[in-house]
Amino acid sequence: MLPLCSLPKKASSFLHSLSLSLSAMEETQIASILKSSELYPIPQSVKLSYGTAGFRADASLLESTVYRVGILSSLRSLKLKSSTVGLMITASHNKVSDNGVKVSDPSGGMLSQEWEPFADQIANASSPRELVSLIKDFVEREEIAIEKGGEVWLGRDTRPSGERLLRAAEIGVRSVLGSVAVDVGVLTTPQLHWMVRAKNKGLNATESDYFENLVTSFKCLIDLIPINKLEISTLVLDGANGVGGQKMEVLRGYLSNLDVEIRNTGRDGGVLNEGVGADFVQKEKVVPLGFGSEDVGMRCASFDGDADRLVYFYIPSESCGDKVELLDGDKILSLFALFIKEQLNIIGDEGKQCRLGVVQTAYANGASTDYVKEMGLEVVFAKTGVKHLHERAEEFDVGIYFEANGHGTILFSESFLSWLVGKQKDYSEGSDKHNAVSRLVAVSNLINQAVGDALSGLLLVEVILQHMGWSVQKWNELYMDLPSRQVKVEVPDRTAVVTTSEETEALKPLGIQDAINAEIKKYQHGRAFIRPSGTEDVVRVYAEASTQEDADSLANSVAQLVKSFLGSS
Ligand code: NG1
Ligand code: ZN
Repeated sequence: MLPLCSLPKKASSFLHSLSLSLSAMEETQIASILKSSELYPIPQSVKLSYGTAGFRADASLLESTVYRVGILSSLRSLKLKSSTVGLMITASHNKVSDNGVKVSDPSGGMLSQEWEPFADQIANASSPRELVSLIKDFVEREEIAIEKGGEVWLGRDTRPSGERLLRAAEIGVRSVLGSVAVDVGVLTTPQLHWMVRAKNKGLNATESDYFENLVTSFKCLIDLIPINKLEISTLVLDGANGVGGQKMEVLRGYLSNLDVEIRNTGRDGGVLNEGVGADFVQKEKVVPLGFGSEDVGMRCASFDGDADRLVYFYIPSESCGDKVELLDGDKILSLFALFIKEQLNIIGDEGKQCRLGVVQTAYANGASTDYVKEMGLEVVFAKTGVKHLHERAEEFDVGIYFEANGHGTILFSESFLSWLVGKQKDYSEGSDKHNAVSRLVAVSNLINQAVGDALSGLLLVEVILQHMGWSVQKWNELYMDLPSRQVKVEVPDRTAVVTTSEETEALKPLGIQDAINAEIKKYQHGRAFIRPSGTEDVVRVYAEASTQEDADSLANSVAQLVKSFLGSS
């Protein structure tokens, strides 16, 4: 607790006037925030927004933001009856000099969107006084009782700036008097979300519990493979020089029936996300560094920097240069959908009553959408950003969501899970129906129910391929991707682009959508849209067409339109 007298005179008189007019927050609490916020002045000319996945910026600009998100996390914990909240320091697939911060709600999901405006306000508050005043108003409005003390678990990825930022987060958390900050170390983003969820459910919630859960459910699925038709071949993993490869090294020590060679662990001089990782492979469709002609035909996978994205690829024998055959989030989703549908079919009429649905975004390849629809599944579209997909997937008994970039998971509703567990008792052990039900229960344990998780996603892909007796090439044949291209355009102000809620039409700048439509018309099976990124200072362009050449050309002409309407920076 900070004694009032330790404050500078000016601050102390401000404090006095503030506490006279507003009574919900104690003077000592106000003093605590005023004092600690003096340590983290906001850099000039920075305007931050919570965006698609928390705050992201050059790491040198972020201390004040992380400190403030620490305060917000304590308040979030207090608001939710002192449940544990998570705070993750990562900038995912962005460059190593960037960093970021995002909050995990006690459910393990993303911070409630209702709190995002408050996050934006406090991150941009220009002075300690403004910060305190915003917090005070918010605490009153939300009726948050500070005296109880919150709990925040802090995780970070391997970025060099992570440790310094974590210290700022700790000070932020503790400046809400009575709140506790627990440093849970270097983790993948999905590990932290999983641990927070488990903790609040009263389950074992350490990192070893996370690994144990993966190992047990993976083994269960392996044991349920009818006849193992496939020789286990080596999977070659690109760890993006980040935390995921390092965690996979630990995990593989506990697993049998999986042979993984891990490259780009970050220990061999490679730079995080530079020419490596899921984002690079998915966007560029070329091999990551450390892979080459010696890997032709091998089953390969890439994680992103914080291991919440997973894509697969192989180098075809006829590959010219460094091109890969990509199996993106859409293809992973299709494989998962197929496997789950197969289990429901085995269960029979009762299984067919399960509402199995798929959630995608506008970036999903049109061919994948057709494929899952032909399977008889319901498909819904959500805005970019996993928080939006997750919400929609919760509407189903089993909801599978994936972004094309490889972020996704499978959600099982509580009621469907208890139905499955009941059926496990009804059906005789060893029967086909019993096995199918047991597989679904094991999938629900293996796959991260909080957020997309590259480690658990990889294990599920691997076990399904073994179950089917499929090679990566065979899996790729589920459907043929429509050629597509994504490009990003740097503009002076990306917020000048405003889209419809489905993000497929631009409402602003006026006239740009008509111009885009005119371009689309020139191509067979043409589809294109633009939207401002929520994580980078760019406008993204997506284009699909019947040939790769056409998709590239459509993307380029739309990019030109963006430049001419918005100017290039
Ligand atoms: P933005 O920068 O808003 O497009 C990107 C991804 C999202 C999501 C977030 C969080 C694309 C096109 N966009 O968002 O899907 O994964 O990053 O990391 O891949
Ligand atoms: Zn990520």
